[in-house]
Order: sequence, then C-alpha cells, then structure tokens
Amino acid sequence: MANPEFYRFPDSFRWGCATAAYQVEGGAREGGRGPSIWDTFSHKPGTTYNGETGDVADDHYHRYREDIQLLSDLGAKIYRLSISWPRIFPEGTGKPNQAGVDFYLRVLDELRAKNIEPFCTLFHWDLPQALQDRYKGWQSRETAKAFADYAGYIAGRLSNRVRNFFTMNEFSSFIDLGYRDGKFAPGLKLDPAELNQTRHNAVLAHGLAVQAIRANTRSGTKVGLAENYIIGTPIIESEEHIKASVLATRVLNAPYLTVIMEGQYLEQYLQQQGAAAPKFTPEDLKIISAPLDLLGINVYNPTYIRADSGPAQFAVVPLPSSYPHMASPWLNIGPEGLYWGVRHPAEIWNVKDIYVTENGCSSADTVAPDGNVYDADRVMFLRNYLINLHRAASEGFPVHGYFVWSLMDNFEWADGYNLRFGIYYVDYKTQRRIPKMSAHFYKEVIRRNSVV
Ligand code: GBH
Repeated sequence: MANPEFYRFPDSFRWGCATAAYQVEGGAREGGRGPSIWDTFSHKPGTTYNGETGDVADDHYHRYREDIQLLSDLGAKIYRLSISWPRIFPEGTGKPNQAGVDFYLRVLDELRAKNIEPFCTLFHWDLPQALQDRYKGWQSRETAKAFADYAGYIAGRLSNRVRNFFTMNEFSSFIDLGYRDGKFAPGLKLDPAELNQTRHNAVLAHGLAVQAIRANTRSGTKVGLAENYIIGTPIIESEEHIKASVLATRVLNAPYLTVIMEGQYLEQYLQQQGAAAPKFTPEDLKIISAPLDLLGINVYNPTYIRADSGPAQFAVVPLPSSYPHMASPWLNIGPEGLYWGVRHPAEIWNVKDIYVTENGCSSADTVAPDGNVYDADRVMFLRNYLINLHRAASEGFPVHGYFVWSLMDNFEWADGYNLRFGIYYVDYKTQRRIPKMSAHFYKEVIRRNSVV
C-alpha cells in the first residue's frame, strides 16, 4: 500500500544550502579585502578552466539580499556560508578590516530577518596571500597560530548572531590538492615529509582555533569542522565487509579526521610514512583532538571496501570504467555514502551531532527554450542520496540537518565556471538566477520534510 509518510524526517530535522566565499562573492578588490592564494593561483595561466577566476563569481558581494531571498523561497531554515579570511585580515594578521566584518554582519542580519540560521565556516581555502608569502602558508605553524587568532577574533565579533562554527572545510582538498598535487592553490608539489608536516599544521590550526573560538564566544556556541572524509562503504552489507569498512574508514583518514577524533596518529600511518612521518608533541595531539560539538560531513563519491585476508584486513574495491558518474569525472554516484557517512562517525567515534554540510552534484545544465533548466540527473542524484540519509535518521543515527551543495552555480575551483553544482542556475552574463528543476524538487522535500 502506498505510504506517502514513509520517507518523512524527524520534525526537528533542518534543511538548507551551502556556499563558500571565494566561489560566490566576487568583489575581490572591494571593501578592503586583501588577496588570497586563490586570487594569485587562478590568475596564473594554465591553472583553471579557461583561465577563469573568482574576481566576480556570482557577484554575491553585492547581490546577497537577492540570494538570501532564494534561500527563503526554498523554505530553507539553515544556511552554511564561509567567511573570507582576507576580508577580515587583509594581511592575514594584524589590524582587522572593519568593512569586511560589516559585510558579514549585513549578511547575517538579512538571514535573521528571513528566519534562517547561519552556520559559518571560517576557512574554505582562501588563505591570505600574505601568509603564503611570509610563512609558506600551511607549511608553517605560524599560519596555524594566525588562523587561531583570526578565528577567535571573527567568531567573537559574530557571536551574537552565529551559534554554529566550523573551523576548516576539507583538509584533504586544500592540503593534498594544494601542496601535494599542485591542482589547487598554492599549486605546490611537496615531498612526503613536507606534506605530512603541512597536514599536521592544518589539523593543529583546527585545534588551536577551537580553543580560540570557545574563549571568545558566548556560551551555547557549537564548534566543529566540515570534512569530506573517505567514507568506507561496504561493498556488501555483511558482517565481514562492514567490519572491513570500519577499519578502512579509520586508516584512510589517518592524517585528518582520525587523529582529530582519536588524539593519536594511527601506528600504521606513522610506520607507513617512516622517516616522512610528521613531527609533533603530545601537547599538539591534545590540542588537535579537543572534543567537538558538531561534525560536518561533505558527501560526494563513494569508496567501496571489501574484507581482505592480507595484513590490512581490508581493500578498496576498484571501480570499473563503466561506473556511472556525474558531469565531474570524479563524481561517481554512490548514494549509500550518505548512510555510511553518518553511521561511521556515530559508531566509531561516538559523534553525537552530525550535519551533512555538503551534498550535491554537477550536471551539464542548459536553459531550455521555455526558460527552464531540466536537471533530471541532479534530481535523481539528490533523491537517491536523500533516501539513504533518511535511512540513517530513521535508524536513530544523530544527523540533524542537511545542506545542498550548492545554492547556486559558482566558481568551481580549477574547473572554473565550466561545472555547475547549483540548484539555481546562474547566467554569468546577466547574473540572473533561475531555479532548476532540482530547486523545485528540493522545495517540495523541505515543505513535506520528506523525500519526494
Ligand atoms: C567540495 O569538495 C568543496 O567543498 C566545494 O567547495 C566544491 O565546490 C564542491 O565540493 C564540488 O566539487 O579534479 O580529479 O583532482 C569536494 C571534494 C575534492 C572533490 C577535490 C573533487 C578534485 C578531484 N573535492 N576533488 S580531481
């Protein structure tokens, strides 16, 4: 018998959208903002699709009112935005820039007027260029200290309007792609020892920032981080493969989420890295692993795991070339990731408050002659991931909110404006926003609090 209530979420569940400063704001040289490593990187020939940059992006710096209205039209109750460090400290440290703070105060006041609760990410990859020049960015502990100073300052200034803060967005993206593969700013290819130390400085920065945020904000403030951690997804849901997926999740995330949650680098990681292992003190580990109030998970592509009889006890299942993906070649479709993405941290590390801080996909969107954008593949993608999210919530795992990536098409890093992740289409010539079919879908999900 049909049961339209089957996919209903708990009444307290909250729906929203996410964006990030450099991807949407533009206004790169306005309001006293200093340059970030992404300004430098994207302006260097050959780094991004067509040489595209975030100079203008969605012009959200000037159009934030209109964009918050889009959120309101969807019925969103939460919004995840990031704060641009170089708007607050143009030189990375030193004298704060009041005009930068004022911009975010205006955004937050507009959100409050629409009854939308903000979740602020303090670092979504736009490191002040000055810190790259002065300290080689995350290669130095000095940058970790500078981050804590910035985080404490800005969280304090926003504290009467913001209850939830995430320190970092996706360690593995900005460190491994930026300092190992050279695909993201600052475009470096460090050797393993330097890389591991850089990774360590980044998790240390997170820990120092947690302390600084707590010291400077009102009581009731919640602090966490947002990570697209590697979600070990059992290829078959049998006991042996589930066990292997738990082990894999701990091991594959050793430099980031595992050390943050466990307060220790796994022995395997240290041994495997040998002389290239990071140098650290017991005090560092204590700072890194400060208990958190929130965990944000960014969920995209699956990593399937099987049990194995070798010493590791697990193996990553290679994907055949026929495996389906979205417009981004890396975005393999694995809806179960949203179930295991929630379940693993709850079971492995006893995490009590999880938000899906990003989930969404790229599509080859076009505007049809009738003016609509029929992104049927994005609707398919979201529906299937949400069914898995519902499974996690209905089994009692502590997931309390969900943010679509993204509210609107935006600067997709090295892919420039070529790949579109929005549920609103952006016509970059006119800056007009058009709700895609997926926006209509999501609005109905929110209205009914159910997968539809
Ligand atoms: C998120 O990263 C980001 O937080 C967000 O800013 C971004 O817009 C969104 O996803 C969509 O990409 O080019 O083969 O080297 C998701 C994790 C890490 C996935 C980097 C793509 C590059 C793969 N991303 N990865 S490749």
